[in-house]
Amino acid sequence: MMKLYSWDLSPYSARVRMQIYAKGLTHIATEQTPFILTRKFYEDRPLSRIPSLEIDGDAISESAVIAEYLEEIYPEPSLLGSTPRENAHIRTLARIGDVYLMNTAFTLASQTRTLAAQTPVPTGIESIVALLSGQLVSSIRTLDRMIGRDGFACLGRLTLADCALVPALSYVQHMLLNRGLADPIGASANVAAYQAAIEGQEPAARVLAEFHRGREERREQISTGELEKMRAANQAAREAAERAPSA
Ligand SMILES: N[C@@H](CCC(=O)N[C@@H](CS)C(=O)NCC(=O)O)C(=O)O
Repeated sequence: MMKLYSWDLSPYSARVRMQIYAKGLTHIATEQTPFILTRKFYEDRPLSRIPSLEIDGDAISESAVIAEYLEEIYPEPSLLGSTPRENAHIRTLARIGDVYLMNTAFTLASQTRTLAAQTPVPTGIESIVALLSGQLVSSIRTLDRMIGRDGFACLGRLTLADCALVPALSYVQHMLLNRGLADPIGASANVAAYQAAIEGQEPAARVLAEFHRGREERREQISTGELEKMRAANQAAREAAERAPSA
């Protein structure tokens, strides 16, 4: 029995869901996990992150690791290439999504959250925001030189690179726009064309629709103040798990 712990709004989870949809792995449960996680969830998974792939009581963390694991155990239909060189290219593009887009965007999001929450604004935060948003613009330009021009990230078909890039681009774009920062994608014609075309692929359209649903839900949670309470509950459960003696 396999189950993916996943949130609609989590771009890392969306990457694995898009792969599951593209491969037609309908036996893997992908329904939305409640936002509040239990202390046991954190105790069982030292990395304490979503997504987590549950396999008969065991769990695999990290979206890239889950993606490679699924390709190994379900090689067909393949979202990898047919040569080591093709695989290296797919993994390079996926890594741009992971390291240069997602890591930077998550750090930027946490900084702007701090900015919004505090008065007076802590010194130095504005320059960190300028630095990280500049890095995002530069990474999108890099991607613009490498991305496929035929509606796919590479190889003219859906691969793990698309599964990593579709959620990463959508996350970066919405996160920056939400915070009143400029959208870096419009100025990069190849990335913009890729983004418009890949949305026509059913697995991509599905995760983007789930993002939309997640954003609506998040807006509601923010307006009712529920989000802060849920974040605090997760933090308390995580800290309790971290304090518990290791087995
Ligand atoms: N490097 C991890 C990052 C996963 C991650 O940060 N997930 C977020 C949701 S998108 C999360 O679990 N946040 C909850 C928390 O940090 O407590 C991956 O690729 O899976």
